[in-house]
Amino acid sequence: VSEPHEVEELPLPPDFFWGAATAAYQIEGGASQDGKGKSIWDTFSHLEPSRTNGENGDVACDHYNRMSEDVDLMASYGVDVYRLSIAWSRVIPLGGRNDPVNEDGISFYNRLIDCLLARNIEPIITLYHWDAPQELYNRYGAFLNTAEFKADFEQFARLCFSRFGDRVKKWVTYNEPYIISIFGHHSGVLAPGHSAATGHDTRTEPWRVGHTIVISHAAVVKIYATEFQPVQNGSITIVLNGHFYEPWDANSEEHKSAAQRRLEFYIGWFADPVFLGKDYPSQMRARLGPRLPEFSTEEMRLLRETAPINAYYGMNHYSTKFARALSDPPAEDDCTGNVEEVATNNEGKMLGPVSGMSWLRVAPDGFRKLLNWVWDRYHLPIVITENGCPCPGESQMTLEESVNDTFRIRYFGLYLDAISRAIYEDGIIVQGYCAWSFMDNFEWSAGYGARYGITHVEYDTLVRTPKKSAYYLKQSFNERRKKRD
Ligand code: GBH
Repeated sequence: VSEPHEVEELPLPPDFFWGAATAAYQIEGGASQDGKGKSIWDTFSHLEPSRTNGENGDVACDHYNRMSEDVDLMASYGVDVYRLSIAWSRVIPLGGRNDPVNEDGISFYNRLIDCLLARNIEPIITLYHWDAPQELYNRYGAFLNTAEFKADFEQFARLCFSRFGDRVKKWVTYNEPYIISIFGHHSGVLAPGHSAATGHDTRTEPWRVGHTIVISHAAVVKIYATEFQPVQNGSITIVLNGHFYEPWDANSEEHKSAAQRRLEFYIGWFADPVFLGKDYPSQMRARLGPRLPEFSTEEMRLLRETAPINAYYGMNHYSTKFARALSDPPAEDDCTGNVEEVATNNEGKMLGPVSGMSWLRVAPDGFRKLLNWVWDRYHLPIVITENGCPCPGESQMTLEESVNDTFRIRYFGLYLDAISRAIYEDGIIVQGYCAWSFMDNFEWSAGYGARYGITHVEYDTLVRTPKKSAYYLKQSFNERRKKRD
């Protein structure tokens, strides 16, 4: 555990690509415009009492109506790629495989894709960034019914590949299955908000949801590989998030294995089946017992068959925490392998400076260690699909203060240096980087207070103003990529 260094502007490969990321519900608005159906986030953000700081994504950044202005702005930052997601309920309002397609929704994404390509920006498109059509929960519990959900997700994916795949070459099935499973169906902090308090079975729901995600991901990979890839020549993968975990006591085997176990419960849960075509990690089997679904012979065959098709490991990463083994018996709905996440270690030390979010500390060494952990276990090229932070106090700042975002610039600089070290000192293949986020947006349960953008958004007027970090990234990538060949 060491303090952050100074930014060194270390080199990156000349063909390293960079860009910025967003997600549909967080920026689009137009919640019921042009035939869009309701997603679980439309429902969740309108619950009383509010679970989203009294705010919702009805208007958000109004990107739905300001799309070409936004693409012009990102072009001015010099991005190579733009990572976005498709709102399922915009293209199939009810979501099901036999439900009507909304051509106005299709047309919005067609215009967006064309707009990007006209400015030489390559789209990376995520099919699912948390906004399931509400109707799929009403009908059969969505992710809680593997067979039904898989069939509906396959049809949605087919629609996207067939309508957009002539121009879109980089596909992602799911964003952050851990968050969908645990935050959606255990703590209930995110939609659909299932928790013990709402009477849901938190012993089993998260693992059933995770199982559906793994299987439907593999099924869609197979569909892409057999029906589309031969003609369209694109790639497909999944995006996983995860903190790095340092042991709470660096000299104790118990806490060292707790840190390893925490990584397996967070990342191995999805990455072992998806990228290795293997069962869930053995620690999960041992500790969760019958709570964890089994893979059928047929499902295992699908996983083994599709594992090598995934093009790279899509990594969303923000920060590092300490992992502390608990000595009490685990809760009956334990989901961590009986490991507690803490901000302070046994010597009272904290990891790096805190950002505008209490859980997000600047810890670039942990990032480099996570890159090594993922590389050693999965042997796959890595793309950083999200990384960023809000500045301390940014939620209360004036426009002038927010755009002068030196804390964010330093965070980016240190995390990019960590990538350089991983590439040139550790021999890891990292191919690209997306900053989270292209613009300030609806930060889920935190509402509009948490500003992650490299572009400031004034929510009253919807005026966009570049922050200094946008120009820092432009210049830094240009210089870093010239330092080696
Ligand atoms: C990503 O999620 C999302 O993909 C993106 O939409 C979001 O806007 C962005 O990050 C910023 O948050 O219990 O200590 O982990 C990251 C996953 C889940 C990380 C909730 C923070 C809460 C604190 N996030 N988590 S903690």
